[in-house]
Amino acid sequence: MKRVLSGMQPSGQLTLGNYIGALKNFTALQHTHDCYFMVVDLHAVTVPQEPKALKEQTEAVAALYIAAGIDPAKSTVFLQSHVHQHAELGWLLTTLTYMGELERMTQFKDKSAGKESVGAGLFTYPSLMAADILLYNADLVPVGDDQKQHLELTRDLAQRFNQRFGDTFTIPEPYIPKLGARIMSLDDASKKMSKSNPNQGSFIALLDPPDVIRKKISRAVTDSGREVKFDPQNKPEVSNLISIYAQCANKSIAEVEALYEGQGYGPFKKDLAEQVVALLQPLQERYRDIRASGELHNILREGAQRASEQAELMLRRTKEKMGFLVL
Ligand code: AQP
Repeated sequence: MKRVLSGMQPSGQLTLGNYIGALKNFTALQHTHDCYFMVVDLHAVTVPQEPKALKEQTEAVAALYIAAGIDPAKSTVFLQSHVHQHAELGWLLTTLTYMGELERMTQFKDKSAGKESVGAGLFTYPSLMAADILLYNADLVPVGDDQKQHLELTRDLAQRFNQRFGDTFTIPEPYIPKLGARIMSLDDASKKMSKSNPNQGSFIALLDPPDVIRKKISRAVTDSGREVKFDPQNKPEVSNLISIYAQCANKSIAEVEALYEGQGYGPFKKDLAEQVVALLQPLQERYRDIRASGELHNILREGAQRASEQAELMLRRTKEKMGFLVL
């Protein structure tokens, strides 16, 4: 059985972009693959996090995994910081990563733009992400479009290591959805929807109450026309909303366009809001049940134990290959 690994940062509330671009695929893959899904809390601290909020968001992301349909009996669900081997392999891979490679990462450029001081962790984070994946010899990594470049670097590092020290790591493949791999911001369709965007109106959080969802969608920026037509070049905002509709309602883009032909943005946005509410309401109910059950910590403890066993095997093998004295 092929192995899948992916993760999300508890750097805010998970958004509809995170769901459509990645989480939705996580749940589908667990029926056919050996899956590892983690909450990448060590990545989240590459930008400042308020300690209380970090803990709450970490639990929320883990509970949302399960609410979205990840079954901890089938998949290994854990926190990155509970498996110390990630940090250790991350360091080893940092020593194999070139500065020029990290400087080219667009996410680093975006997140550091205009900041007076930027933590070194934000710069070296792609090496830690490579460690996350290579520790488990993952074959497939389900991610949204924005992570494609980091995954390329992971592949390069695995190949570099294998060439220098002998065959060790599986070269992972990205698994990027054809539709919805890049959901854009509701207030600016030139930027992707991001959970850490300080403007709450720019994203739909998976835990937003129905009325908040309706308000955010009614206020979503659209062009001055009225035609519900998918044309990302000339109508990026409406095209983004059509993508969201298609993903939430399990329809094709053409079906959505046909449904709203000649109707204008008003009825389209109203129905879109109801589609999103209908998708998220059952997920939110399951989320509340999981939080109330008190089971979450046990699930994470068990997941960390399973993940650690696998991670330790790989870390020892890596260290031996590099010439460390492993006793
Ligand atoms: N807008 C998006 N559309 C589709 N997929 C997306 N992903 C993120 N944004 C979109 C995918 O969600 C997964 C989780 O990513 P992450 O938590 O590691 O961080 P990220 O990619 O940086 O996502 P955010 O929401 O933008 O977080 P912040 O604001 O903290 O940087 C990944 O698979 C990602 O591709």
